[in-house]
Amino acid sequence: MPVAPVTYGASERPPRGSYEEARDDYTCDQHWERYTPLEHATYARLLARQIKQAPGQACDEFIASVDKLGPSDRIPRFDAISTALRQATGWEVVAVPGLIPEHAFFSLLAERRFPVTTWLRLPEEFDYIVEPDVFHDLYGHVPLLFDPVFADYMQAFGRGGLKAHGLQALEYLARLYWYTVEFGLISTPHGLRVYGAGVLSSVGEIHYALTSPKPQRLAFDLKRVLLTPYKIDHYQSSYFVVDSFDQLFAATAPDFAPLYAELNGQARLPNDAMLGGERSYPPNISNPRPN
Ligand code: HBI
Ligand code: FE
Repeated sequence: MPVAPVTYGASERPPRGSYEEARDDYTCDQHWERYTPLEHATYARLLARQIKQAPGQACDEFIASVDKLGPSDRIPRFDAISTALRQATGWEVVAVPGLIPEHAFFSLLAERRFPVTTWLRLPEEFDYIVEPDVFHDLYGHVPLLFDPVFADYMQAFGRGGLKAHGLQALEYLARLYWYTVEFGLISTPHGLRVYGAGVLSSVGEIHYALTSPKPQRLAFDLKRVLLTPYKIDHYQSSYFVVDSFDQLFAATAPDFAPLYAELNGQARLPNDAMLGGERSYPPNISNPRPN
């Protein structure tokens, strides 16, 4: 007897991270009507807290676009954001149930479709979640997709990921994603600023990444990044600093296949020590802590 697919009513939803409602490309519907008042309130509190930290710490390109996420008192509708985003850089936001396999993820980026998780953390997870939720994905990642150069970088990353898939080089690309898209810093005439989504959406790491004397802040160097492992559930010991998104795009535009061949078999590099000749950017003079 075939089992009828499970369907959920307007007010119910599948358990967090279940993929029953996902399509073959791992996208699903956002089901905005399912969010509860508590979820809207939790999102609004997260946004109010993080946005306070943006001035003087988030990069200008982020600050210029964060308001395009829409109203700040509720979880935004993805299709409303997509309408604005398509006009700006041809990207759109698509809903996914959570983390999706690398190939599916790269395929969406290559089509200028950014996957945003539909579920939101619980109030008791307010300060930290292990997996990306709708707040991390929307607040951390989407504003920079309004920047034309960064938008092109993200699509190039997706295309590169599809090529890397065949070359068993995903570990290298995961490091590039981690040290730029998730934890990247950018140097400006007013000091260092954050563009990485994992830092922008973290209550404590944005200040730590910019002002703590503990981590090293290395000039972005593609080979160094590709050979440097990262930490999953701690503040980073290393951050990489670009001078501009143009530099990031230019560094990653060429075909990586020869690079993978060159790096293959090379030892990993330390994320908690500098190599000969490396210099670390000094931390910002302590930014005014948000009140
Ligand atoms: N899936 N939904 C989602 N979001 C991500 O950021 C994500 C993913 N799958 C894989 C992945 N990131 C990383 O492995 C990237 O390095 C590719
Ligand atoms: Fe992320």
